[in-house]
Amino acid sequence: NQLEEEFNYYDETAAWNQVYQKIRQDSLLKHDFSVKDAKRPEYKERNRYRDVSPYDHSRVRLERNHLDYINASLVEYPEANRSYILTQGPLPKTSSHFWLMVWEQNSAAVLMLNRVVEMGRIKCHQYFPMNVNDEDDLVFEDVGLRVSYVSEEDKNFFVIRTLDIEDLQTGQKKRVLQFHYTTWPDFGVPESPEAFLNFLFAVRKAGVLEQSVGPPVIHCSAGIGRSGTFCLVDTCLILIEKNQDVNSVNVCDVLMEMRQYRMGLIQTADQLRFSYMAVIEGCKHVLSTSTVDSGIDNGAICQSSDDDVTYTHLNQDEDDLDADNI
Ligand code: PTR
Ligand code: PTR
Ligand code: PTR
Repeated sequence: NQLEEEFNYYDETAAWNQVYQKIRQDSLLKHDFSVKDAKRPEYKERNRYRDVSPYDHSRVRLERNHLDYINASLVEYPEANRSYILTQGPLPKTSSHFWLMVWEQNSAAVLMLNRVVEMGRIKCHQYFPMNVNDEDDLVFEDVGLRVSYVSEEDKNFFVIRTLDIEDLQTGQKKRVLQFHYTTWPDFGVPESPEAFLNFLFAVRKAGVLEQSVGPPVIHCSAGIGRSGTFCLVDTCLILIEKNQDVNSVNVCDVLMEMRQYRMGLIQTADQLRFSYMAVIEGCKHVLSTSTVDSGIDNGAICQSSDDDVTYTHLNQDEDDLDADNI
């Protein structure tokens, strides 16, 4: 098929970097959207990275907070019936905003694609509870929400946590699932397309990407590289399944379309190459069966179990880290 031919051609001609740089240049020319709100002085400390901002036109607004800014973008792909909220890894001061957004947007899931500490640096605040004891609940007074831990399931290279959010004013509760991919380095790729697809299909199976619930909230550290890879592969596979035709999708065109909503989606040529591999591999599942989630969740797809990533526990004050993170 054309997708595999294109993939092999880029491999043989060592063209991935050129293809990726072309996408970045085209984005610079075509996606010259304003980021005025992100740059307002009162919102400065709500951004993790100075060079990653949500466009004004697609940013998600907080409703309950009178300062409505969060570094998050709504990425929509109507043809695939998909919408995703992509956001940065919460900071200590924005974790309450993060949960407020999950609550207000009626999201059924949070997809976390990074670890809290990577390469000895804090890439994201510990914004979720990890223990069932009441004293481990997180209470966010400024937005009137409590987040508590219910349970978790360890899937080897990812973890599914069940969390409850409670509105402290009304006592109303909403349950959310957090899918935490624990082995995907920043500016890197997952260990294999199969491992990644196992994760994707587990997320799909839970129904949390459907339009009947709010958009899933997807984050990594900046909310562009790994998060972009996830959305690109998911949407391409939906389109291929819908058309029952691999050749109906141009991966780079889909990426350009998505980049209108958030800058920098996919951060390396290798992440782009990986996306092609995952789409090509995923086709075998979405084209050979009538439902997308059959066949793949039965352990037939293997993944490496040797997690060679070491967790570094630091005692660093995360508030001081912004400047080094740029
Ligand atoms: N590095 C921090 C951050 O990314 O938020 C701090 C910082 C923020 C530094 C903004 C500089 C910033 O922008 P300006 O160029 O306007 O000072
Ligand atoms: N200025 C940061 C940097 O280049 O390190 C921004 C950044 C950080 C961009 C992480 C992307 C990053 O990866 P991801 O979006 O996958 O967390
Ligand atoms: N740290 C990132 C980088 O330097 O690549 C920050 C960044 C984010 C740069 C987006 C550029 C971005 O847009 P694009 O990938 O379209 O060039």
